[in-house]
Amino acid sequence: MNYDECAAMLLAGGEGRRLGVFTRSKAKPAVHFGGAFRIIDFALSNCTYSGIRQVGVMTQYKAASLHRHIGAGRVWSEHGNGVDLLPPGEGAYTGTADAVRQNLAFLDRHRPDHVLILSADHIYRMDYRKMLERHRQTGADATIAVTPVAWEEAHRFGIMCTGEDGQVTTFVEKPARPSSNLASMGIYIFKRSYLKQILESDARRLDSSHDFGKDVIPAMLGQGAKLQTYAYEGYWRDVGTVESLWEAHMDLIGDKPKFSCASRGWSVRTPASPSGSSYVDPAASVSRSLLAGSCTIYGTVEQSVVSAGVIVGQGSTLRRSVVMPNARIGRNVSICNAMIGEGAVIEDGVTIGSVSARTVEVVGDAEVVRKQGAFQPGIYITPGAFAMEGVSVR
Ligand code: ADQ
Repeated sequence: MNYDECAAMLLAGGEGRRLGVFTRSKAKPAVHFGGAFRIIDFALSNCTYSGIRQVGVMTQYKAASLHRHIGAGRVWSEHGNGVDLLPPGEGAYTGTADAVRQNLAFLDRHRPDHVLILSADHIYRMDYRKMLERHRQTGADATIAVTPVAWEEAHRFGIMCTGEDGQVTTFVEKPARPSSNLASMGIYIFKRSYLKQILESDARRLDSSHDFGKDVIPAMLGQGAKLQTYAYEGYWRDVGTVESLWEAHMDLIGDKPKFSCASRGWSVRTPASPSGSSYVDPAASVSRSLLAGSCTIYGTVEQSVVSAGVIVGQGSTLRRSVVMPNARIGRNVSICNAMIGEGAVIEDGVTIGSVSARTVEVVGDAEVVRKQGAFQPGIYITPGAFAMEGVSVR
């Protein structure tokens, strides 16, 4: 790729309400993933490996920890350009399209021919050069990356139908009754000149919420724009809900992991954080799990992802679970099919989740879970309840 032909703009400012208990103090793209990473590392690493030098990140909601994490962005910069942080100036970004429109100056400064627009909250590995190649070959005004999703999930996505040539014929954002399962991945490449024109026209519309999926794409189709698809084949997950975040973690472990964060020539990059060695006691057992640095394990850990600084006490078992950094799990605790937030404390003797439960239990960041009746007041997550929206707190 000619290095300055394409610039990337990452959307990282959404509130991420469906991940609620993990986004009380940080934006969704800053949520920890895979023991050693944050969600935004995946899109930024893809930019690095795709040779994109100009990268802007539009931040807004609870952006401080995201800003600290990205810093100057050197770890993703092969060519010393770093990453530009683009919070709103005065006011706010009212929608995804508005965020890009308010940063047209970033594009004017770099003057790329094409603009890659990405969500910062997806887990995948993608070479954007292939998508750019297709976009150039078809001469489209815009190209949208697509993948089939499970029919029961289709209502969470922008869903489209295409003609034989892969051109989009219909598009509905989050349809109640989807007519296809071909989903938008929220990854777009626009000709820069066309992007500017369509965003300025969207900004003048009083009935618009200034969102790509809800407003801009339907308006483009209404005006007869040439919108092409790029069929992505490979692992991709939108981790916008607690369940999908837990499932994406389970995809990292097991006999045949569906996805790996470390792959030759394409390992996910993240800024170095202070991390010591982990201690695994002779009485402990760890199997089919990912263990980050500075953990202390006295109990049993199976098919789980354990982040830095976590302590698992004597006699405790952790199964098919995810533990975010610095959580402390006491003695004789049983945790199964669960996600434990950053800095949470699970006191001795607590049971969270069960092998037979078909739901994911959640303990939010910094929450303290005590054995029922032992101390009061305490927070106890009822086994079997789907936490986050359905969490039972007594
Ligand atoms: P959603 O994932 O529902 O659908 P949304 O969560 O609104 O879209 O945002 C996508 C990205 O933009 C996220 O990374 C979010 O943080 C960021 N964002 C949201 N509002 C923002 C704002 N005001 N300022 C800056 N950043 C903001 C989208 C598409 C669907 C598609 C799915 C695929 O709309 O068509 O199917 O992504 O996941």
